[in-house]
Amino acid sequence: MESIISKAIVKNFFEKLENCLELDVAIVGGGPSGLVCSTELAKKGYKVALFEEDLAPGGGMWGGAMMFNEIVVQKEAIQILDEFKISYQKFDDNYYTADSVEATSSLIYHSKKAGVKIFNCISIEDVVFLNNKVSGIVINWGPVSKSKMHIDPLIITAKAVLDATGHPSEIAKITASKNDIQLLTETGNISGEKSLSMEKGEQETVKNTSMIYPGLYVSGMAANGVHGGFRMGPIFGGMLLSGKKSADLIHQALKDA
Ligand code: 48F
Repeated sequence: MESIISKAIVKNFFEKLENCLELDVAIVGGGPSGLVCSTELAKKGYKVALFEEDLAPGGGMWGGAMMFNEIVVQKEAIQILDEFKISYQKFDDNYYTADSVEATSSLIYHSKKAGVKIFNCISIEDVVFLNNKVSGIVINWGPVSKSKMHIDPLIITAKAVLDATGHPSEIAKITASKNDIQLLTETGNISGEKSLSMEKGEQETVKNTSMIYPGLYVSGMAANGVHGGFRMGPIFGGMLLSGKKSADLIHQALKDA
């Protein structure tokens, strides 16, 4: 029994990983925007994998605000809660609340059920840069990256890569700093996130969701970090709508390619 259990895990894991070495779309970061984007694209039939460096995907959604485990979603994004079968309560004419644990786990569950391959404990430490295009990701174990052990990574190719790493905009920063390129942003570079301004932050998250270099897209707080948008705190409609928009942009690009 001891060896059968190990064989089953090793065999299935490596089959899953081998199947994902050439992707249509690689999603970096399992917060709300990455989870929504991955689900939409998998539903359209793309081969999508999502990589999360922590043990559990979900990013900043589990903890609500200051660990008060409720989130707020504005009415414009309620249809996304319906789509992911997340229950919610009306607070007033514009705002609804949901349990952050139910909301986060439902996003993860429906992403997996839509066909997304989810890899937790894997960190993206670089991109593949071929013919002046972002063409994949460079992966390592999350704990290896965090402890800065000097161990070479593995590589996964992808037609599109989404930076959904939240506040650090990690993939955009690595791509810009290592390749001496001008990003498709206002400054040609990374502007950095601004302080909190809720309404503007929410609108900008969706507006800033964009392709910032051939093959590389940004969503959620990573989009605001790259384009110099405001942070907004514990309101999540913008993140969900940004996930949708990034899926639409990637779908358009892959369909036309
Ligand atoms: O930060 P995060 O939840 O991303 P988001 O979709 O949503 C932001 C909100 O949660 C919140 C907010 C709304 O009011 O402001 O902050 O923009 O999730 C980002 C995920 O990416 C993972 C990280 O652990 C988190 O779960 N991540 C970050 N860097 C890497 C990564 C990396 N290099 N490789 C893999 N995962």
